[in-house]
Amino acid sequence: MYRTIICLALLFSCCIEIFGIVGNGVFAQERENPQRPNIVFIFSDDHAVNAISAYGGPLKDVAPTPNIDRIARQGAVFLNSFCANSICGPSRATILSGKHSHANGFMRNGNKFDPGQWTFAKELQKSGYSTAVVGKWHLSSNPVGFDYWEVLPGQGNYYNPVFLQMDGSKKKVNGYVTDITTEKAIEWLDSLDKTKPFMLMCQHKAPHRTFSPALRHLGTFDEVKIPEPETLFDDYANRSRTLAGNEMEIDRHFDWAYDAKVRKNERGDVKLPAPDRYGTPEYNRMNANQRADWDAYYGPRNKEFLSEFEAGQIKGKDLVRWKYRRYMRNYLSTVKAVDESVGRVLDYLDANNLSDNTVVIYSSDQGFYLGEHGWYDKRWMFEESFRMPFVIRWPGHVQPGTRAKQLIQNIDYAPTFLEIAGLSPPNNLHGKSMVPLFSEGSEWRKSLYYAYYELGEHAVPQHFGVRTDRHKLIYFPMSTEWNLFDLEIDPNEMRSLHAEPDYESKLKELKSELNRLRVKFEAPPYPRPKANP
Ligand code: SGN
Ligand code: CA
Repeated sequence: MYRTIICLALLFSCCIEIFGIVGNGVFAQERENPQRPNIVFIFSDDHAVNAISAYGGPLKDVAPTPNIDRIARQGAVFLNSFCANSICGPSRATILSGKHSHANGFMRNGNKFDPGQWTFAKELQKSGYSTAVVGKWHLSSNPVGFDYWEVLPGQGNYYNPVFLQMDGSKKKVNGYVTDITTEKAIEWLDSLDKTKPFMLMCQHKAPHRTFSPALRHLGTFDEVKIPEPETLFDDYANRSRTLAGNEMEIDRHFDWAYDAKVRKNERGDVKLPAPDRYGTPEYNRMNANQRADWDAYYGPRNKEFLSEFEAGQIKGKDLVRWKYRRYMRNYLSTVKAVDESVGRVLDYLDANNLSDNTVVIYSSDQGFYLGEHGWYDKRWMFEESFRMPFVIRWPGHVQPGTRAKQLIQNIDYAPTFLEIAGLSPPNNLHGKSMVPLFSEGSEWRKSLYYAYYELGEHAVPQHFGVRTDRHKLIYFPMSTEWNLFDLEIDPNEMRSLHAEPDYESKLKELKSELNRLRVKFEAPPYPRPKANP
């Protein structure tokens, strides 16, 4: 009997050894050293939060984003997510470096990203991640920190785009840019042996100007009623006088051929009143079959419009409304292909058992005006272009259905990615890891710094500002004006309160907060008025 008990005890301890049932066995080792999470960063260009259903904005019922919404449902939507400088190259440079524009050296489009500087991609690659970027890049210097890259030169094209190769050559690919970017991303994922963690940046050109849809999506929104923004006919009163000098209005600056897709040789003798400066570069890139699809859609609709216009039936505000509808149908159609791309990537992760250990993020380089203030384009610190989407899924770490309200900014992405990968960010970054916000929440910042440095395009002046959860202060150095908004009572930012006696102490408080942030980030002095032509 005694011998039997000893034998059973030995057998049991043997099982423990073999199957690792106790704390220091095989399972425990796996728990201590699991495969680090993969990161899939899906990033588009100029996708406003108002055109993502999960954000719940005025276009929530028409935004074609079921797959981005799927990330949101299974993870978190950051409702107060902002950029540091609302323009393409600068936003991308901030994401890579974790720093404001003045510190990473990429202050305006046309600058060259210094590839020698620290980036999160280099750090992940060094620590053993497989890394790749495909699609829009727009930083002038070639990508560094990536095992594989294939990017669009400059802005890239929608139809039959050219991709820059790692060996310096260029390759033209037939088809639609969003689909091709997705295919390249999935091919790369498929080529990995998956024993190493990976980080993929899948970066779309769409829905950037000239808002050119996949041909299969032409007409998707023809029968859809697209609500008109409350501020479509903004008169720019009660704010900085620089607003009235803008060159981004649907009314006065939306090109007929380039933007509205009414080509010159469709017009006959009809004279249209708005600018027509840039021709039809995307149409010119198409092959005969693609043009036939394009013409079959736009041709009859343009014909009908031109005859109504000529008969005086569409004019004044109705003409602006017509252009707004044409703009939104095209814009939302390009979003539809981006969303399909998100769906394809999510399906790939599911089909390959990768979803559980992959962080998926959807974001875009800045917001965009979808007719608010009468505009298209971005740049201003007003809400629609200051906001950028940030939707994240990380099973087991981000509670499904979270709607986070903290003030996050693109300076935070690099330190977040490092913490996800189990690395420590260097202490000279401007941003903070958002990982603590994914679970119980934590102390977080109370204000954000903004700086816009461009000098010409769309005539938006340089400006600088601070935003808290409720107020926004903007300084326009070229006209030495301050604008102050109370977002709770004036969410559309139609009236600056800087001169209101009731807001005197708020103005003082925000000026000092802006100053504090500028000192903290070692921002350069404000430009002098004469610097802006
Ligand atoms: C291009 C666009 C502008 C746009 C800038 C910046 N013109 O110059 O309308 O504001 O890009 O956009 S276009 O004729 O090329 O379409 S950004 O996203 O690259 O910053
Ligand atoms: Ca952009």
